Amino acid sequence: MKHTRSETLFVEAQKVLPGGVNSPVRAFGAVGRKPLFIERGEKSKILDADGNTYIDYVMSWGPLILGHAHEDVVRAVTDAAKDGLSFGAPTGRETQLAEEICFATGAETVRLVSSGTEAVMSAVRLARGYTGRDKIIKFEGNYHGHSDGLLVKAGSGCLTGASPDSLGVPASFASETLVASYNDEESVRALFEANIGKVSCVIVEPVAANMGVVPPKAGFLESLRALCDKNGALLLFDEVITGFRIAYGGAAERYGVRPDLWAFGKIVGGGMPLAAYAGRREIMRMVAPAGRVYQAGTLSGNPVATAAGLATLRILRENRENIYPALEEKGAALEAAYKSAGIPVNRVGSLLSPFFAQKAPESYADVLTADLGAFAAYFGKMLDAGIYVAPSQFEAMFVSVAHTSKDIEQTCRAILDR
Ligand code: HOZ
Repeated sequence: MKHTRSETLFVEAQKVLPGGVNSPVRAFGAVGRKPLFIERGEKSKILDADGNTYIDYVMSWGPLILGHAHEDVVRAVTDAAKDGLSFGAPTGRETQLAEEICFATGAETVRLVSSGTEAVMSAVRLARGYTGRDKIIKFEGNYHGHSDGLLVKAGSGCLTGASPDSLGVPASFASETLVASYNDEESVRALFEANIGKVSCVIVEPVAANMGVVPPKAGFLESLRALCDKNGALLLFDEVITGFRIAYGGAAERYGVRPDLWAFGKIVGGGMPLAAYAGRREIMRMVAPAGRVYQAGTLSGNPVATAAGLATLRILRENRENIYPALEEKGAALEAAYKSAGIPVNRVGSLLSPFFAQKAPESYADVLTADLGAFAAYFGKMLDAGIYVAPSQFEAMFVSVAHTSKDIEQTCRAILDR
């Protein structure tokens, strides 16, 4: 496949954008290649600037559970845009979207924001304001966006860049973040014991998906719930990736563990920049203007983004009996292909990662044993076969409603033939 036009666009981009991109992982640095520039997407496919078509498993890193340019979502967006792009004043659709979120997840009230980073950052502030405590516990390899206190032992692009901690984060901020080991209840217990009365919340990706996919061991999420209850801390699920994906009600539904607070992003915005934090009414009522935890945004509840999220969540609600079993089936077929090819794989529903390691990881330490050269070689072969997967071992594959059985078969063949 020729990528000359993408290469030219990348040269131009590097003159005016740091690293030529607006978010690090998409630069393809982890696989030693130049990024593809994308012209358009339709259903399960993307078309690059050189006219190559790929079956897409990045799906905008998760939002596009219905596929690219779903006609109902596009109609909702264009209709909303015709009525005005932004008001900075309330609209009825924001309430409707909040109702959809509450119905799906069991959250009681919701605040709409513009990105997953903002949702998590605000939810952590709320947990601190509610408990009157400053420290938080997070897990190594979990990624919660790029706010200062969460860029500590972070996954995703931080892991790809071999720098789990970012420059520019004051040591005093980072010292409020206590780091535990994912899937290791004892590491959390030890931090609580060493910091009695100081921990406001435990924040977790209930299924880790930013160090590749690593599912929670049986009982792990329940143990976090119990430790938070025992220590007067809040449990905060970062469901930016898992929300509305691994079940209609996300990880809370799939694993039967209810957090106090949630952060949502990606699917909740239907492909537009919209995210949310949500939780128990008693806690959420502390958010301004109802309470004294301040958070605001000119584009919060933006009417066009809200229309995309609302259209997406309505489709998921109305068709959930069919959508989630079908996603499960497609994910299982891909999982089986990786296993047949001798590649360990972790999967939860339509979220999966093959690992170029001895075994499917259960921890951050396991993840770090992956052979990144072998991953890069696999990535190149998949791209040559017309399959676009995330350009990093430490990201997930996203299967959508739009992936057809033909797409899945073609992908399975590429996995087996690589
Ligand atoms: N942080 C996302 C990956 N886990 C987005 C990466 C990107 O868009 O480049």
